[in-house]
Amino acid sequence: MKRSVLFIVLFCVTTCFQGFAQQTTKERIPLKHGAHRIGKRTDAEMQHWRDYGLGQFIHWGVYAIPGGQWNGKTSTYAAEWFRSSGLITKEEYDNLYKQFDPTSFDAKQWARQAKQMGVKYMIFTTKHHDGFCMWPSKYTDYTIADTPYKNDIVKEIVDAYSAEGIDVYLYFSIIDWSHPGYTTGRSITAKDRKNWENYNPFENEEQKQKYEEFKTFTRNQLMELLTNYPRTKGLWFDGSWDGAWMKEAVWVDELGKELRTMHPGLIIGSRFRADELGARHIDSNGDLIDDYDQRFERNLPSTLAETGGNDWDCVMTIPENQWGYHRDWSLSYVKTAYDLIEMMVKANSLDGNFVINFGPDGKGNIRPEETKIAQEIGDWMTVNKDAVCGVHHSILEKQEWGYSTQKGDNIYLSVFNKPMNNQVRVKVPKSKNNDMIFVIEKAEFLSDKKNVIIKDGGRDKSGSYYYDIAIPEDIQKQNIPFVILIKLKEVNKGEKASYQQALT
Ligand code: JFZ
Repeated sequence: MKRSVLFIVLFCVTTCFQGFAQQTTKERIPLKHGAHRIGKRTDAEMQHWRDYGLGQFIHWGVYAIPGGQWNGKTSTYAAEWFRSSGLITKEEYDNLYKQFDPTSFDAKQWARQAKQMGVKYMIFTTKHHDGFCMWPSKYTDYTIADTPYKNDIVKEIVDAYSAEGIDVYLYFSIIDWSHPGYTTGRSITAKDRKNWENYNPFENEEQKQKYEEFKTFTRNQLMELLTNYPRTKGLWFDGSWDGAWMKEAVWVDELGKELRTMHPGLIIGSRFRADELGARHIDSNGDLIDDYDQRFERNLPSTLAETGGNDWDCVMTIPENQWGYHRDWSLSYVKTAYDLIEMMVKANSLDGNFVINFGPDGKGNIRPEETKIAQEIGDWMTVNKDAVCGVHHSILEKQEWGYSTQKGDNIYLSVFNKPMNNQVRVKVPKSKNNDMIFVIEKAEFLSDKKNVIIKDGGRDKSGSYYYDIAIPEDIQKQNIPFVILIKLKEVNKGEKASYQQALT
């Protein structure tokens, strides 16, 4: 009898709750070509991607020849957009490839430098918006094979980086100013977005027909890249914001499936396609399209909530808004190695990878400023890479001194704001059990394994506990960001005092 009453009560509660849940959850729009998965991929390839921590981006193409300057004039435009800068005629730009002869290019040297820097993956521009192909594509005459250099640069890159154990991803621009069938499509108005089904990107029938050729060409090139470079791990798409491409949701989705079938494990970023309602990158239900969120310099997240629980990486320039080689770096603030290291660890602490861009010159040299940064980051990574690679966000909350990451039981505190009193005050999480408390069981500085003094740092009004870790003198003097590895242990509150004594 009692049992059945309980049953009825439980039944009522659950049905009420379900009704409530249904009322409060926003109704999902049925989409055929939105995200095909909610949440993260769980396969080994993607886990491997997640563990990279640091990547390198390389923007290299014929735009490296002018390097942002022409006839004595300097463009403030992004150097890789030089064709649109107004300083060069289209005809002049489209003939630059005849001079492309990077005699100093040494892929092995680039790969060695990247390895020394601590890079685990790299993204290479196979074709930027100008349409120039860094591989000998058989579908156009505007390629590396038609330059004095002739050699297949994509192959040289894939081989050299793979040999160093660095995974290669291919950047591919959907925008292609060199193809006669390419069109941006009629610009999209707010009205078009509401009435997407009727949005017509084309001005006339001929343009529509020609765009079909462009689609075939794009598909052919992508198949060609995956066929020629089977070691490629993934594709990084750019320039997919054109109305004509966005309107092709069904076709592009099919193409993505085809690419995945021919290349199992392939990783595709979120900037490849739109859904059938014209939502690009994040679909109309708010779900991330494809495998990871491709973030940019200007939208590095600040909280875990902002990442939406998605896998993500963030590509970052060294000067402001310059990806390709620009001769003049005095036009904007140039980030230092430590600016970049801090952004990297911030990204890692929020479950993201950080990708630093390099723009080699027209002869194939990596500029000295970039080499210096690569060396400084490499020196830091040699000591501290455990805080960057194979980690995720930690159980500690964000604290003033910097960022924390975690791998298993190891918690890495990366300190960027060194306290004036040379004590790092660490707030430990609260135990779920009221009688228990977290203590720092072990602490070591990655650059100096001795001499760790931990003191009780007291308790705040909310009942959180603190510990002070003294910064050894040699590390104080180095005056660069440093990492402390700690291990926490849950002990009975009574045990805390004796525990802390034992440590000091
Ligand atoms: C694009 C390109 O136009 C640019 O030349 C470079 O290759 C870069 C990596 O990608 O530029 C963008 C595109 C999107 C954003 C920023 C730069 N964004 O969404 O912040």
